[in-house]
Amino acid sequence: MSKELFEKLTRAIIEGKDKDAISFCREAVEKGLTAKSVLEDGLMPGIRKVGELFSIGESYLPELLISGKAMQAAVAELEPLLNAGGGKFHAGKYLIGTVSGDIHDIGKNIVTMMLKGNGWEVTDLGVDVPSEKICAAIAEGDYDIFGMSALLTVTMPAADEAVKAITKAGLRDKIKIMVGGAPVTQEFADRIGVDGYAKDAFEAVNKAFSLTEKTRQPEERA
Ligand code: B1M
Repeated sequence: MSKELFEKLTRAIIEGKDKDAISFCREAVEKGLTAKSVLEDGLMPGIRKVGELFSIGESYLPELLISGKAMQAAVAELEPLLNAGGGKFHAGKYLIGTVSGDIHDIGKNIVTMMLKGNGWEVTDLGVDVPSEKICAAIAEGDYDIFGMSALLTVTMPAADEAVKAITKAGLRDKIKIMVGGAPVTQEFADRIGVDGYAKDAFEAVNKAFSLTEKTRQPEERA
């Protein structure tokens, strides 16, 4: 049953049908499927396929855009599940943004929802965030962690530049830094000298807790 529903979701994303994506997501939630399974087994295979078709020239920017919109609509439908567990628990303060030159934000938004669902107070700087804006936010706020998202190989160097700018501004000891996004690896994270890397939003939440040595156990998390 759920396999069929996941396939419908995947197809809705590939075909960029946002209304279908929303209604299948709603159906999945009503059936009691978890946000994790809807994301990983329904939505992600669809958006990955769209990326593959784009990279081999079998689809173009408009398709990328409408599938991205369908993905955003579906994720919005899952938001109540993704950020359900926050309650009164205050895990810490998290600053997040997509690196300079990059406007991809669906993954960042999922990470944000998951963090909020696990008690983090999140400030989202948005997309295409210049280093100066990051440094100003870190200087003014009392954040525990700054997390960067990068989706393009050409914008990965912007993550490195942000770390260098934070260090140059004398702010590196003030904050832990994390990085993630489809082309990012642990090796890249090590190379640019950040404290943590996560391959997906679920891992990002666990990493945030471990970086700040918070005690909330994984089974208690959303
Ligand atoms: Co773009 N795009 N795109 N795109 N796009 C990719 C990334 C691409 C891989 C497609 C491809 O060619 N196969 C390719 C990059 C190739 C490369 O550099 N290696 C690409 C390209 C080339 C481009 C343009 C240059 C196209 C053009 O203009 N010719 C252009 C660039 C614009 C720019 O940023 N300057 C562009 C534009 C766009 C749209 C605007 C049309 C749209 C984005 C809409 C939006 O975000 N609001 C779009 C889309 C939708 C994609 C794909 C198809 C899907 C991205 C996505 O949302 N994935 C993508 C193909 C792909 O990724 N396979 C592609 C779903 C999302 C949930 O996953 O973001 O990976 P992801 O997030 C995951 C993890 O990575 C992780 O957790 C998330 C959830 O589990 N994660 C973190 C993310 N951030 C994290 C932070 C953390 C921890 C974990 O800690 C802080």
